[in-house]
Amino acid sequence: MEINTHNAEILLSAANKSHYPQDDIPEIALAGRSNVGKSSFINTLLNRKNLARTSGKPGKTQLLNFFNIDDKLRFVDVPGYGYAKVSKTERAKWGKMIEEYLTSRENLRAVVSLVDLRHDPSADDVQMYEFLKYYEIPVILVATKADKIPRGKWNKHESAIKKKLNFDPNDDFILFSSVDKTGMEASWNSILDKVAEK
Ligand SMILES: Nc1nc2c(ncn2[C@@H]2O[C@H](COP(=O)(O)OP(=O)(O)OP(=O)(O)O)[C@@H](O)[C@H]2O)c(=O)[nH]1
Ligand SMILES: [Mg+2]
Repeated sequence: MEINTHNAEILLSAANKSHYPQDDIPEIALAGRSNVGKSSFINTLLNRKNLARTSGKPGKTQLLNFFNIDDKLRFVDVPGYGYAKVSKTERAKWGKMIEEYLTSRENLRAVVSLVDLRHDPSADDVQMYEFLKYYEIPVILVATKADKIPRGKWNKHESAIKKKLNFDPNDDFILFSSVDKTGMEASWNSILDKVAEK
């Protein structure tokens, strides 16, 4: 598939099913804890500075944000989990919204599940990965902020993450940095593979 990534825009923000776009365009969702680098990942892949808003303020994105890419593909930026200052009610609302999207969206081709290369995956990270495996949703595991770890230690961190997640060797694992664009091509290849698979 030929995609003109210059032709990208935010399409809409949705809180529930009734607001999702209604067509057959394939979607790739981005999931990960707050601050892991989901919005930065989108910006990097689209060569844009701030299309998907990034901030130091975690827990800001409270809706599913749909990005139209050349009318051929959509990225769906999912609000981050694991932000401590969110109330129980908010958390429950979040859970319902994500679950509704992930388990019922026919357009969904894969979830890019992001974890921080520097740290062992959190309990929430493990739960997200298990959830995706349970529902047989194709996963692309992206370990972000690789620029913050010396290359010589990448392997060690990758192994620790895989072990903690009980990682399925059939899934793609990509080391990524939005600072130096490590893994950008691998990410695009993996995404386009998933889109082509169905
Ligand atoms: N060094 C480094 N910093 C990064 C990288 N990716 C993201 N960041 C920084 O991490 C912070 C959070 O990035 P975001 O992309 O906003 O994270 P997010 O996952 O979208 O966060 P929420 O929307 O709150 O869930 C920002 O200050 C980014 O500049 C990376 O690959 N390397
Ligand atoms: Mg974000």
